[in-house]
Amino acid sequence: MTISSFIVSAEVAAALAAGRPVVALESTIISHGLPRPRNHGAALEFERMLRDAGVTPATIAVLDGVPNIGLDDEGVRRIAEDDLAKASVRDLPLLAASGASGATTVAATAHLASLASIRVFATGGLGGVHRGASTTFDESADLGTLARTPVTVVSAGVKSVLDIAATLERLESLSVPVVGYRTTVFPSFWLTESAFSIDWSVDTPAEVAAIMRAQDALGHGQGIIVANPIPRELQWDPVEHDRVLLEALSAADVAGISGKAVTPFLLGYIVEASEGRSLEVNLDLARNNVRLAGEIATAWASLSADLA
Ligand code: PSU
Ligand code: MN
Repeated sequence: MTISSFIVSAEVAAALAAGRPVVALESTIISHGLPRPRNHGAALEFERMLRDAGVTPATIAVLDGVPNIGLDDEGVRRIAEDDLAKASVRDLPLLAASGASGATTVAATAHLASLASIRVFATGGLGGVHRGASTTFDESADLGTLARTPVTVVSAGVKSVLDIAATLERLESLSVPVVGYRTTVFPSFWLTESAFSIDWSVDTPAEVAAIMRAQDALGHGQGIIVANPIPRELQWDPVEHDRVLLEALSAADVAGISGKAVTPFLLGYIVEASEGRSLEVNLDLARNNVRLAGEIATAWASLSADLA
């Protein structure tokens, strides 16, 4: 008996076979990172933005045990409306064996994207090292996965709820390149900047494609993080940001939240405490990442065609 380990939608398979640009999109941001009902509209909007730019979207989730690379409208509805498990890489075999469904994190989405030979992926913010990780060991599997998964992830840095300095240190240890898009300051998700600088910056999608090509040629198997800051005029008010952030961290502490529940708890708390203002910023930065990922995938497709 042959069991197919994953399904690539006809639309995505056709685009890949023809060498047309494809961008992977994660489902945890939809199921656990954004509140209903805005999450459903956001999932559809990200897909539409890519199609309008001539890029094929591949939203990824596990449905009834099967990793799906590219969802139909019903699949998108399910990740937005059903109560799906949050699935990282280690959960994939368990979902598969039990026939359960799950929304994939950055780690699981990147892993599945690379199985399907998709090279570019847009998210909101990457997971990272949590504050207090020196005692809790809470470090997102996103980091370790990118150390062995050749996918370029466009993200607005990492959320300021994390330990940004430790996250950047870990990425250095794991040999994952971090490239600022038109900046040398690492962004902090809702804010254009953080206190941390990055060594490398590029100005065009073609430069990112060239880095991908060079990495392949050097035999590296890791991913690349493109840090794409939200434009300053769209960022969250830094004063409100700092206040709500401290509140959220102490609420998580008081409620005894740990493990994979931490990130969804903090995001939900912050949306409520900011009366939705952080949500608008979250959507804007995600759109900004989807747009750039589409441009990078397009540059990658044309570079690959030139070299073929
Ligand atoms: N950043 C967001 N929204 C999210 C996440 C990150 O703005 O929903 C999700 C991503 O799926 C990321 C995951 O991979 O949180 C990281 O969770 P953890 O810290 O439990 O690894
Ligand atoms: Mn964690």
